[in-house]
Amino acid sequence: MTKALIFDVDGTLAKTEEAHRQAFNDTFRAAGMDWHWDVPMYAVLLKTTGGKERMAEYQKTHRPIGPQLDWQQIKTLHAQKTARYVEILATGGLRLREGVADLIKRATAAGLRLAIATTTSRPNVNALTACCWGKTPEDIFEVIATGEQVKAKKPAPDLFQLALEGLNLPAADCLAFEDSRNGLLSATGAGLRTIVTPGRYTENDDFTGATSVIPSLLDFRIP
Ligand code: XBP
Ligand code: MG
Repeated sequence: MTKALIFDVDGTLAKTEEAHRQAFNDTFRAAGMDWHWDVPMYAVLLKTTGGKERMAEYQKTHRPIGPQLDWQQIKTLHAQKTARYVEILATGGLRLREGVADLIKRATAAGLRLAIATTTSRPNVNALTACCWGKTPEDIFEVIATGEQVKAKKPAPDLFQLALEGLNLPAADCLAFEDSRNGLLSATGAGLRTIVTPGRYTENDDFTGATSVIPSLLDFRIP
């Protein structure tokens, strides 16, 4: 029987990637850089999880000539990007994906435990729950595993393993929710059954290994 649900954040709880993309582009512009990520470019770049890692990958693949940012500069820029993302979400425009609020309500009522396993950082999770629920993450989720807590981000299993450790439950007792191939690989790598709800940026991903792939969590029945 399922005792806990473990949710990815970006793309799964809410379609956040356009807000992330805007935050990256605003940050590059404010820093006087000529970097700009359009939708097709961002679709490619999303294959690299983690904003700092994504910036390093973009520089390596698309800007190999000219002055190069070192890791410290990438970290500084990424901190600015996080601040900008938090600012964007504070304007209140983001909504939870269809079915998410209701599933979480039903799971809580049924006594299931709730966790998060996300590549993004804690300030962004705080911003999302404030924007979408008017609550802190701890008001909703018992365990919160975020990118800065692990050495290896998704597709490595570390984030879901950390969530399982926090719950102190075996993978067999839990169910994961993801929207991307990298997330699916991370969750299944930790031994979890995984429900995938793809989004605009991930609809063509390979979801082999998923327990099921469904358009949304609307009316999802917890097994
Ligand atoms: C999310 C990510 C993150 C976000 C941006 O992946 O890969 O990098 O795109 O957030 P997942 P940061 O949904 O699989 O967790 O800039 O904070 O990394
Ligand atoms: Mg995701």
